[in-house]
Amino acid sequence: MTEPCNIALLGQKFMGRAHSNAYLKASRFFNLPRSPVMHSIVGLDLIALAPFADRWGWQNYSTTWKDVVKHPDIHLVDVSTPNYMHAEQACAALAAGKHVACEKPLAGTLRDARLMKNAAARARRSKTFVWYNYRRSPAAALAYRFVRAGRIGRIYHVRASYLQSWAGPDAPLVWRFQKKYAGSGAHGDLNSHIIDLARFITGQEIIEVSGALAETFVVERPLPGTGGKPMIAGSLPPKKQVGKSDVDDCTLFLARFKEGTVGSFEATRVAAGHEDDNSLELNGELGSVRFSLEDMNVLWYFDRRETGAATGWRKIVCTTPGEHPYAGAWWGEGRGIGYEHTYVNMVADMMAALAGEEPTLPLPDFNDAYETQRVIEAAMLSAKHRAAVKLTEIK
Ligand code: SOE
Repeated sequence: MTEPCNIALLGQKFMGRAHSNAYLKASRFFNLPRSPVMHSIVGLDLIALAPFADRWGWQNYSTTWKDVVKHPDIHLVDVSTPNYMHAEQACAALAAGKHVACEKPLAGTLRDARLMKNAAARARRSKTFVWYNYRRSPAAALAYRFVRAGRIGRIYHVRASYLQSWAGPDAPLVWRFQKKYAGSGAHGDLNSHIIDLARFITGQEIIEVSGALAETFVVERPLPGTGGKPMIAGSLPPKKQVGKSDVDDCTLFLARFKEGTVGSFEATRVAAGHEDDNSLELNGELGSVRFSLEDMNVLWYFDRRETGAATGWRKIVCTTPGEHPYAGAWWGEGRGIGYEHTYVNMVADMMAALAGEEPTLPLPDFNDAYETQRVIEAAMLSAKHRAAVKLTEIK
């Protein structure tokens, strides 16, 4: 039995489920140097909390995060709450000497993100992680290896878009549509992922952002639990009430990287027909790579040095154990993995890092995610002032 890592997970909703599943599965598929132990789940919805703990195998549940993050048995605090809570919870956990894994984006605001980065720097014995889990999807992981090995040579273009469609006019006014809770809309939620992926795969930093456009198409949304279908058959539908959405439904921007690469980024939640289309294409002097997370086991590779009539994009199914990152832990040749597995892969790497071992691929920590947050901020300023913003202006 390897050394246990007792986990407290803050958040019992969407990410609460994704992370619970990952902690549950990681040691079934990977030989881990530290064993995740599902010690405590923390949430505000007491009625749902006991069944949640029972379903996922959490040993304890609580509604008081301040006590749990200080509990002497806890080693790792996982902050999976809405963005506005990240700073207070992560800083408290770091002050209590815990390791922290925080959901993305690092925070809703640059100020909060800075507090977190500084708290992490002070907590010398704590490790921090940020759940930019798509780094660990099969195609992105192989793209990282190819690009870092020089297969596409000097990089000219980064073309990144994250297109979703779930936020039409009927989508209720959940926290993701409120600036005070989320910080921004599609931008912080989705551009954060593709900024992280672009920085990760290229190894380059963005030095200037320009041409940013942010738009809110749906300014009024139904309040949760109002409008729509009747809750009980035969009863009247609840009266529809609306509230204001004050975040972007889409944000687009252009970027210059330090090494001369140019990039375009687009995030939207209202691109009908695109469910979870997180796509990246890189074009370099020797070739190109591209992928979309809607087909996350496939990396497309173009080798510019090839000649002849059969020259073209090569489809690589990234499921070969020994060749492709993480493939050896799963089902083998040709059997793809999906959304949930990117979280499992990340737990495996976090356990390696906590045991002092090298993760399969580098993990984002608070410092790294702070750099992504600076780009998020630069694009927001570029959109607001209709101007180019240098990253040196964003501290
Ligand atoms: C919602 O847009 C969301 O769940 C994001 O918050 C996640 O980060 C992304 O992985 C999927 O879409």
